[in-house]
This record gives sequence, C-alpha cells and structure tokens, in this order.
Amino acid sequence: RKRVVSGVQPTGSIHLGNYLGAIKNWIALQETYETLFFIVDLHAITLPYETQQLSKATRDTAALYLACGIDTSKASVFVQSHVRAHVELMWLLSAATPIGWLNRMIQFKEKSRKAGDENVGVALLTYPVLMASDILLYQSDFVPVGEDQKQHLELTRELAERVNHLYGGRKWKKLGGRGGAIFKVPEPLIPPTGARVMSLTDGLSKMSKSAPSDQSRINLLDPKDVIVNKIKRCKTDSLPGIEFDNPERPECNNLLSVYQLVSGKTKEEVSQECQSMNWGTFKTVLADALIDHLSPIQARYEEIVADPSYLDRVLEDGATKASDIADATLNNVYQAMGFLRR
Ligand code: AQP
Repeated sequence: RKRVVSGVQPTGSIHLGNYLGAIKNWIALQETYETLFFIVDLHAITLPYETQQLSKATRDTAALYLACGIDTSKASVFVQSHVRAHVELMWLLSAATPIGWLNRMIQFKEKSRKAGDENVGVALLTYPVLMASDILLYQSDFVPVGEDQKQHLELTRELAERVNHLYGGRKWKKLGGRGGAIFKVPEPLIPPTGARVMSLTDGLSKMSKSAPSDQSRINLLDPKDVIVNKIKRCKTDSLPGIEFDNPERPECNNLLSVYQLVSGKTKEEVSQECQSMNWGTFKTVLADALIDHLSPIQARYEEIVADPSYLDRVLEDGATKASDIADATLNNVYQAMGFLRR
C-alpha cells in the first residue's frame, strides 16, 4: 500500500481549522493508505513557546487524533521527538541543502520579518529541512498539504532528488549499498476545497492556534456555551441572506463552508437551506451543527484522557513501528554518505 504521513504542531489548542483542514481528512486516508500521523513537537519550538505547556499539548493533540477517529489498528500515531531519526536525518540533509533554498521560503521571510533577525532562532530557517526529514524518513508516497505548506513540500521533493543524485545510484552501490534512489520523491495530496477555515473575527485571515484572541477560533474542546457565544459574537455583515462565494462577504462564505463540512450536506443543499435566512437564524443553525459534530469527539476525548496508560501504550507502539521504518532509511543515508559503520 502507498504510504501517507502527516502531523500537527502542539502549539496550542487544536481548532476547527486543524480538524477540517487536516485531521478529518486523515480518517478517510487511513482506509486507503498505510498512514503515520505524528505530533510534530520538534517543530513547535521554532518560535518562543511555554516549556510548561509542551508536553500537555502533545498528549492532548494525540488524544484528539484518536477522539476524532484515527484508528490505531490502521494508522501509527506517535510523537516526533520519540523517534530520534527525525533529528539525525535532518542534520545529514542540512549538509545537502543550499542556504538559498531556505532563504526563499515565504513562511520564513514572513515570520522572521515580524520578529526581527536577532529574535528568531536558526530553527525557523531550517524548519523545512526537518519537515523534509519527517517525510523522507518514511519513504512517503503522498503528503496532504495545505496552501501554506506547498512550498515546503516542493523543497522536500527537490532535496530528495538532490540527495539521490549526490549520494545514490552507483556511488552508493560502490559503498556496499543497494544502489538506486535513497529517497522516494513524495507527491502532494491536495485536500478537498473549502477546507481552509478562516478566523471568526476576520474572514480574510486563517483560523490559527497562535492568534492572540481565542474568540477567533472554535477549539475542538470548547464547551457548548463557549461555541454558542463565539458564533454569536463572530464577525458578520449587513447584506441580506446567506450565500457562498461572494468576494464581498468572506465571513459569510467561511461560516457557510464550515456549516457544510460539519453537517455533511452538499454545497447545493446548504445553499438552498440557508439562502433566505437572516444572520440570527443561521448562527443558531451553525452553532447547533457544530455542537452536534463536536460533542461525540469531546466525549471520546474524555474517555481517552481518563486512562493515561492507554495513551502511553498507543504512543509507545506508534514510535516503535515508526522507528523501524525510519531507522532503515537513516542507515541507508549514513551508508550512502560514506560514514564508518558501528
Ligand atoms: N485555518 C485552517 N484551515 C484549514 N487547515 C488548517 N490547518 C491549520 N490551520 C488551518 C492545517 O492544520 C494542519 C496542522 O497545522 P500545524 O499545526 O502544522 O500549523 P499551522 O498550519 O501553522 O496551524 P495553526 O493552527 O495556524 O498553528 P500556528 O498558529 O501554531 O501556526 C496543517 O495541515 C494545516 O494545513
């Protein structure tokens, strides 16, 4: 079976964007592909973070993966830092990564411009090399990517080809290796449209864990009254009716898309149902649909966290399975790069 890997950073509470844009799609992927889903804690330290929060956020994220429907009989779930090969391969890959490639990354440019050179760690620059390591270690065939990660995946592909060219093939064979490509070159898996969820307070910026205002997002673990309140207070407009795809009404399009995704209805059904509603009525319908969709996830989450040893076992098993694959790739890379074997 073809292999797919993906992960979410434990940088805060998992919100509706992470769920509808990533985790919910994984549930379908685990039926078709061999899947590895990890919590990318090593990426979570690239910007200033709370040391007191990291391990809790990591466990909570893992528990939410399971609560949302990731099935450990089908997928491996693990914590990135528990598989040491990620960091090791990253160093080896760094040696083959031109600095120019990293300097061109839009996310680096944006984030470093905001914080200033003296305030950002080198890890913000080298983040895409760690991401390449996350993907290439598992010889992944496909990687689900949102718009903002496309450039990083392209770098991963170029890096895989460069390493295959620099160290693979006959050169590797001469060193006693199998020869051929060291890494599989992964393809992007573009998620279904409409899965980019925007902020509740600004329909033009994406819903994000790190946005300062909690009012801007629905967290998967928000209690019912908080969901009702956030939807009541979210940004709207004064135009009549509720409609998709009107560029003048980004908030309206966003909330309608969210309603479509959580209700499981088609775009046409939702259009028909909501076109003549006023904001008050639509907000009640949306809040109810959100609560109906999230309540079972929240109930499963509570069950999972009530038994910490269960989660420990899941993460332990996941890390063992992942390490088997990762170590095989890492050993090949050491060999192909000419290192003395232990
Ligand atoms: N608003 C969103 N709509 C759709 N998909 C989203 N994702 C994130 N926000 C939205 C998807 O969630 C996955 C995990 O993202 P991440 O944790 O690696 O980091 P991110 O994309 O930077 O997510 P956040 O929530 O905005 O975190 P912070 O604030 O820490 O940067 C990815 O697949 C992403 O596409």
